[in-house]
Amino acid sequence: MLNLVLFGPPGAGKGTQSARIIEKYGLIHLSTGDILRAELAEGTELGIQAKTLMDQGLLVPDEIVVGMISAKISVNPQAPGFIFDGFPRTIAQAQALDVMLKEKNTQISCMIALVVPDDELKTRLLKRGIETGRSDDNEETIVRRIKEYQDKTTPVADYYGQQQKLHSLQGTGSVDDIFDRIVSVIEALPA
Ligand code: B4P
Repeated sequence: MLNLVLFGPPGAGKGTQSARIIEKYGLIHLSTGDILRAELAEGTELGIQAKTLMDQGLLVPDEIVVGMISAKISVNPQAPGFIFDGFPRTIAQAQALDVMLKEKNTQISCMIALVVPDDELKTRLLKRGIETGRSDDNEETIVRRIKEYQDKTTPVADYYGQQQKLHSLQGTGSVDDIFDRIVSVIEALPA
């Protein structure tokens, strides 16, 4: 089973590259950001609670996102593998994911971390905010999201680094070039 964690700061291109990876490898895409936005679109209590935090650039509590991912894994018993996009974002989430996958007799194959300078992240997210109206893509929230990433999420890369599963890639350049770098990592994984 191929189980990938796609990692990086807000705006690094996780959602963008996930779409390509799914198309090539047929994995099930689990994006906690997308799941939370879908909850909000349906007007659920969870979605409404999450929006308040997301609009402040803060992380949603671990137990909520862990529960969401666990439910999605359970409803996909025949999956050839998963791509985790925007999850795990804390060490507690990473530990919970290891437990969930162990119960299925599988594990994370590798983490692919996209490295992008802060200035480029801000430019991308402000552009997306203008183009799509996404409410957390505004100047103040972006600064907060990048800080949350630095404070709470960067240790997750060390967690996978200690397991020799971390692959850091340059996340700037064309979407196609970045995708080629990702494919090179996946193709070099042990079968
Ligand atoms: P996410 O939805 O994960 O949002 P994101 O970090 O901004 O990444 P996204 O995948 O959308 O953007 P991408 O980099 O592809 O999270 C939103 C919020 O949800 C979080 O702030 C948090 O509150 C909450 N949340 C989600 N998961 C959570 C968790 N596990 N725990 C707690 N809270 C959680 O792309 C950004 C833009 O860059 C796009 O417009 C794209 O077109 C552009 N782009 C991509 N590649 C490019 C390239 N090579 N060159 C130029 N532009 C590029």
